[in-house]
Amino acid sequence: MKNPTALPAWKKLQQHCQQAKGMHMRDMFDSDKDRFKRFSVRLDDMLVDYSKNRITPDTMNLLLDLAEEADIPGAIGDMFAGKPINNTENRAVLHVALRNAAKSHVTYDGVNVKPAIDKVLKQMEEFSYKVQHGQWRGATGQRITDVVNIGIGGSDLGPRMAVEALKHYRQNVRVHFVSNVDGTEITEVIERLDPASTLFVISSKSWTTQETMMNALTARCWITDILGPQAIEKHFVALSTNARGVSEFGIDTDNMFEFWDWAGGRYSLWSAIGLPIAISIGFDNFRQLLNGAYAMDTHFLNAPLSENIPVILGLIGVWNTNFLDIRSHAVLPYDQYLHRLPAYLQQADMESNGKSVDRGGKRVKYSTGQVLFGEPGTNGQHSFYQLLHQGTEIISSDFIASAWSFNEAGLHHPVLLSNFIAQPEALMRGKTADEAKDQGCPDNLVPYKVFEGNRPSTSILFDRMTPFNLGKLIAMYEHKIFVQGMLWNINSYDQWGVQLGKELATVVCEQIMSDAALGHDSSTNAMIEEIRHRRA
Ligand code: G6Q
Repeated sequence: MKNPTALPAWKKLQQHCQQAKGMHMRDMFDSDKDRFKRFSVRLDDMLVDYSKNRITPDTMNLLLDLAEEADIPGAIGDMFAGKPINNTENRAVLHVALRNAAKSHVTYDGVNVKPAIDKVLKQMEEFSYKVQHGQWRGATGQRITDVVNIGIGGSDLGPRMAVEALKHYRQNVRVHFVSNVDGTEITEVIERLDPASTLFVISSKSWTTQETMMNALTARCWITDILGPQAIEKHFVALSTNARGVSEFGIDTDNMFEFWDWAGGRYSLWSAIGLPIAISIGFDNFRQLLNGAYAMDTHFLNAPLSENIPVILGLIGVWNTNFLDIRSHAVLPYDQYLHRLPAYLQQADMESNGKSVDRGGKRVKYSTGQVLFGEPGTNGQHSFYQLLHQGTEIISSDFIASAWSFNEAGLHHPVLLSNFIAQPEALMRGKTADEAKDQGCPDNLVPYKVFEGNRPSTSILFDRMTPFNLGKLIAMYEHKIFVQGMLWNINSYDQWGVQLGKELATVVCEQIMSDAALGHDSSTNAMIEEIRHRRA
């Protein structure tokens, strides 16, 4: 991989950008009646309309040249072939193997990992069935009514988002999530539950994560204090790569669901980490989620670059970031069930591409990952959309909706959809001073009523947010992130930036609980002293 700024297409894009910057999308639409057709792409019932981005046919051609010059097809091939593209940890990135039902052979380090994947999927299928149908019972013989997933980061955000997104498909059992080391979260969750009918799923790839271990110990005390130590067997299962740690915790490794180093935390919901999803919606629906992701994988692997959804979105992301200097991106699902999608994508995107050192160990001299945030529409409209429409900062956005709701209630869904359509139109078109005046705006208020427009957005529409479509949507974002990471020549699969704070917290924790001398800066020392004093 190369420094992208040295590629000929990058240089041409810089020149092209000088003209493109002055163009308004309102004029682009007015002068090209085929713009939607030109800049939209479909995959089954998924429609991706990227025509409301600040692109011309020349922009797209140059961006596609950039993809060729950066050898994105080669990079895609390397990922699917299991090459160690996570170069700082010398690991392959094989989450795509987890959802490939068609393939019987996926080699990693000379070993075919497919039989192990299939074995764990089978184990998940049987276990989720037993829990859902009252065949797996608590220590007192009671049926399991509530499952609590304890995990954090990649061992929480994906399953939590998917369980919420597919709540319509929920069967028999309620699934809860605890991630924060803040004792409030576990206290509030278990307060409402009966230990005799509660099953804890402890999700930790490493089995060393402080937050998860602490919450798991609290859960273990809650169960054993009431039901006795022998109850662990029926009330705890583990999702981990660390059999020894699981067994030392007291969970029989027969009740452990394995996964592997090559499934990165934030890409692991397709693995054993997806067990809470399978328990919530049933294994057949979980399989549909995998199949949807596989459909996107197949498209990503085979579609020409110019029709390849993740490639197009990744290229537009780079265009926005590096050429139009758009530093933030909003994810705006017009679907209440997708309310955790922005939180999930914050990790997927920002932990993957929030990097400033390239794959060769050199500091990059260009921008990488954008700041990502979002809220379901229409709530966001009554909150931060003011800045989207009229702020000094230009922000790109993704609007996501389905034509049909699972809860069609009178006019609710048409009204929701009208906002899904109108907001991108307003962001693109804006309102001129003349238009404001024509609408009777008094002269002194005209400046406030002008909308510059020209704010880029992409709209993604499905028929319904089924498990299959959710799989497609998530895989689309995973691959978009991959494309951007490859174009930026960074490793999207490590996360060294989360370590320093953790290291310092270990030291501070001991200091908060003792009188030890402090050797930090004056602010940190003073804050520790304050806490000591207030908690004395
Ligand atoms: C994700 C990261 C990180 C990880 C958590 C939990 O890609 O690696 O978010 O998932 O730190 O780690 P464990 O699963 O090991 O507890």
